[in-house]
Amino acid sequence: MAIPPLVVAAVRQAWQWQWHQLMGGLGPADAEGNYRRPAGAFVDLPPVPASAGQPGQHVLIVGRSCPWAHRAWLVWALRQLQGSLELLVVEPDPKAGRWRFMAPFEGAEALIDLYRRCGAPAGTRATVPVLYDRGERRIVVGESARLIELLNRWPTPGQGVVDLEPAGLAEAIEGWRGRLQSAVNDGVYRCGFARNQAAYDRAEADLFTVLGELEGALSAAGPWICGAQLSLADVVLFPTLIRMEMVYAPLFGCSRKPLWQFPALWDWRRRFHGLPGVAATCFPDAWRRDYFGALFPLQPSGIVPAGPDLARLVSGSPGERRQ
Ligand SMILES: N[C@@H](CCC(=O)N[C@@H](CS)C(=O)NCC(=O)O)C(=O)O
Repeated sequence: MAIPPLVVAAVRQAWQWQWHQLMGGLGPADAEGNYRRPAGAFVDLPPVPASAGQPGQHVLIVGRSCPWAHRAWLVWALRQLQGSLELLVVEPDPKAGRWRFMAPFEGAEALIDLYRRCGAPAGTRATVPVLYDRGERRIVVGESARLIELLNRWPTPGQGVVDLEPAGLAEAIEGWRGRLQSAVNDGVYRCGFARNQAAYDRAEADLFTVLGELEGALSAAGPWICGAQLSLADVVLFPTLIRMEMVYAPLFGCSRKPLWQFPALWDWRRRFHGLPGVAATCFPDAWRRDYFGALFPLQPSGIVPAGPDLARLVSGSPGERRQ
């Protein structure tokens, strides 16, 4: 039986009203409908602690699906901090909408408990990544942009470990990081969490403008974003680009142009994925499950669609790209 037009109109209006309520819980927006990432806690760059590098002293808390945690995990892997900095993976609790520890950690069941105990103001979100000091029982830093800078100065096991802020590149790295953070890293969320068409259009245009600039820079120079040396600019781009076909194109609408149509970026992603330790930080099943399963207002059915094979996305030849 056809549904009467009046019922369709009423349901659509009610549905949209509920969608806006739910989106408010997912992420705040400004008056124009642009998503605005809320401020977090423990956001300042601290000095390198005197006890840094002592086994058992510090813990890096991450979640598999989170791109902000992924960047910290990458620095941890690339700088071979496994022996001196413990890595602890938390799991999402979609029903409660928070991160939980697999076994109680410092007496906390959920990350929010640890945040509160460490003095986070009421109302702030408990986000990953977090660097925790066991000895002093405090959160050292909870903002990924600062955390990766701190980990780049963290004592390493020996000589020859990569410096991701090489001398002479500070300005270039800062310039790229600024653009990537707003247009790409946060940009995909601004697409997915936009409240109206105009807000989405703005975010989407910014995203693809900067992807185009990256394509130009990598085609002209390379092999890394700032030229010959790997840097924090590369580190922050990877978590977003590796989730593009799996999550951001289908769920957030970042789909104007598939990544294989950016040949230099495609090769850059393959090259970065091939760096020692990087593949072990990638969990495509968890990414899809967590995003599609947990972001209810964007995917009310909770159905997790099949995604492309990660191996295909980091393969080399143009023929393979187009299959
Ligand atoms: N500014 C933070 C943002 C991190 C962030 O938003 N993490 C998300 C996961 S992708 C989170 O933990 N969200 C939990 C919540 O909002 O309650 C950073 O870059 O460290």
